[in-house]
Amino acid sequence: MITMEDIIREGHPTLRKQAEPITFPLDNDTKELAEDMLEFLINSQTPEIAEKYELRPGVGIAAPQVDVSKRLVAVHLPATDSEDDPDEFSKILINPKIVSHSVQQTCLADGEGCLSVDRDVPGYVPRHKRITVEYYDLDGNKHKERLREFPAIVVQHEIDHLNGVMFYDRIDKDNPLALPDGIDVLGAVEEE
Ligand code: K2U
Ligand code: NI
Repeated sequence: MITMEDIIREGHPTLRKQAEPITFPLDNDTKELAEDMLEFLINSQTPEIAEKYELRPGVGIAAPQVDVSKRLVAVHLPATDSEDDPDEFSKILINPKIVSHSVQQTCLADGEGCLSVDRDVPGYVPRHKRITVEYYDLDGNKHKERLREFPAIVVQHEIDHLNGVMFYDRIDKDNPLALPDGIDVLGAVEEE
């Protein structure tokens, strides 16, 4: 199983590499790694396991974060009770590619963190509010998924890892709390 010891931290060169596309049919190592990455996310969101193995909660992880420079991502978003996304979004994405996106941007009110970054980096991380992502599954079937808001943010954060981009690269250096015009801040407490 993947634990925090397997996750490389900022400063490690692999986090700044352009990860290699994956070829099919998948070799066993890649298939196993993909399954281990998804299992890590589920474990990290299961209190007893997370506590026992001291796992930081994660909703996404990219292969370069476990020092494998391949274009492989796992995402595991629990279902929320809101009716517009009834089921969980739990997927392995191979060679994911954003094929279109909204002009409108969004960001998380509390900024972002990263399993590979052991410090708080305050500031808004502007991202596309809606994306269409194409990817392959473990069997090599091609999928196209339209995502918005938090799922879209998570997938963009993980695809950034495949391109050697860290979330804080996207924070305005001069004014971390600058909000680009028209950006939709997610998770902001509605004004009374
Ligand atoms: O890639 C990673 O390091 C996992 C990131 C993914 C992520 C961070 C911020 C915003 C979107 C995605 C985090 O560890 S996941 C931790 C987390 C958990 C719940 C809500 C937000 C972030
Ligand atoms: Ni990250």
